[in-house]
Amino acid sequence: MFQASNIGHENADTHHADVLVVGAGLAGLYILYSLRQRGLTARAFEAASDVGGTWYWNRYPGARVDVDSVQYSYNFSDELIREWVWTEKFASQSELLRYINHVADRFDLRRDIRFNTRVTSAVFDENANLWSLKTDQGDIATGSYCIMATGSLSAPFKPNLPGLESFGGDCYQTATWPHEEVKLSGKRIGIIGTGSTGIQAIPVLAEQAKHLTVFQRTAQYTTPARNKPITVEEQREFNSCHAEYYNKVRHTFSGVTGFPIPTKCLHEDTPEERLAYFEKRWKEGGMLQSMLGTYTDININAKANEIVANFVRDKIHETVNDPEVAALLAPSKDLPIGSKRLPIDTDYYETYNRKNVTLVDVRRDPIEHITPTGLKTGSAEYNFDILIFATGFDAMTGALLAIDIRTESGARLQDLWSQGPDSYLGLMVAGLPNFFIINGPGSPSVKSNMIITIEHHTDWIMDLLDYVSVKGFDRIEATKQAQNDWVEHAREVAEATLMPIADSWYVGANIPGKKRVYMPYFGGFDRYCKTCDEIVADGYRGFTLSRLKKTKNSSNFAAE
Ligand code: NA7
Repeated sequence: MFQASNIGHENADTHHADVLVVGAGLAGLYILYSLRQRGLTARAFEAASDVGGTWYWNRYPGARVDVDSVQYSYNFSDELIREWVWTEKFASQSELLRYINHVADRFDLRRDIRFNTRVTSAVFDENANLWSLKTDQGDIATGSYCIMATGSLSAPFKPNLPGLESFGGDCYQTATWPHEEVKLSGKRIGIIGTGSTGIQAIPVLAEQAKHLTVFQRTAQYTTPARNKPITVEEQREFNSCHAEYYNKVRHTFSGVTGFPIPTKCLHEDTPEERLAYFEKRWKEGGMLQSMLGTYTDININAKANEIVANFVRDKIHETVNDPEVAALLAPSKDLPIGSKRLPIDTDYYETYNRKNVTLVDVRRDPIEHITPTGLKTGSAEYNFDILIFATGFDAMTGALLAIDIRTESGARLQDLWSQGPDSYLGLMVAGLPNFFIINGPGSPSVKSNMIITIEHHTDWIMDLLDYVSVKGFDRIEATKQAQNDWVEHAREVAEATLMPIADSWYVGANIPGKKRVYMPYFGGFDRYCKTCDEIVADGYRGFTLSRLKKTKNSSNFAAE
């Protein structure tokens, strides 16, 4: 099927498959597996040289998952569950990448993936009922359906600081960290950014650097991970109840289990009771939910939220020796805890007690420009050998909008999303038939255990493809009305909480010019699954399923 055809691209391919897939991270791999199970042909394109997505790219020191490894695992294969052994409660990037490679090998998934190939456009031909992808390698691929598995945090953002090109040292971005070892020991290192990434990297960098200067714009809350090794026996025990776990996890708010579900509001406990409870949870550590899940109203009641936030601020002051540094690290009163992603850390605040670490508040003293030897703020100059950007991502929409996605009749994703990323269930966009997004904006995605929601979305799409096949349909579209209703519902749900308040990547505030919209669905994974099930039970309510004439190119996927 492959032919070298495109002038100027010696290795260019043309290809036709039932389903085109963009991305070969956790989502792309599971889609390929699922399609193959159904006897459907697939072609996936991946910009990286290998599988892994997030865990391929984010190789920075300290990178690790913040959901328990045993729950951040695929659930589709009993053999895979039984044979893989995690070594840590929160697996490191390298262990995660080994796992993903193991999955790709075990299920022979690489043969459907074209690596080192970035998709540049995706165009739907309404008459032929076909998606056509073009790539930066000159490939052209057609398929009846197109599934975007491009990730939620996969378009790295680097601020456009004047003078950057003049820097004479080594400059790295955490999201594109080199594959070869970066020598950090004995170096003067500067790092910009104190989000989840900076908070993971800073303690590890500080251990190796001669001196580490941290440039913080917004002080973040973080709580202890308390990472630890896990034994084979512990994992065996978890696996022995896997069916029960999987059933349970699909009825949870965020696709994770193993912590007490809050049953009362904060003010139902006395100050002494809740302090004792916070202390217990702080000591246990782990799970994003450890502090946010203490009481039912932390995410919705500003006063309750402030009490948890104050507990964390007190911890910062207890931990950090220098009161001025502690004050800089303590998040401001107008930042509800959890409204920016709440990371879990290993010795983050403790790191600021080291003599080789300096914290610079660049909100008070903004970065003016990068110099050949470092960086200049309004009032001081800093010199480094290495400068690191931990400045985040154009989250949730960046990777999708980087591709020219449109129909031949003129609907363009860039236009459809000019006022925010409207979608039906975060799965489909009205106006783009046969086009699916895994963990798209409007779905629980980044507010959940990503692997669980990846599996849910993929299974849901596969069931839909089975359904249309049986019914003899070959075109699937979300209706504008269903999309509008969903967007409105998602907006209402978010606005009833404290979540949209912060200038976070959840609302796109980190990207200059990005329309401010709270992008993830914050109604809970359990509620989301129930809605998806009801929509199916109602004969795919909100979707128009139809049949177009069969073309010579189309697969025999739709039933005759
Ligand atoms: P985040 O959470 O977006 O953090 C980026 C950090 O970079 C944050 O502290 C930003 O400050 C800072 N930043 C961005 N631009 C600048 C400039 N121009 N000057 C100074 N500081 C800047 O990204 P992460 O990679 O840490 O985490 C993203 C997600 O990946 C994470 O939530 C997990 O889900 C995995 P700000 O807060 O905007 O003031």
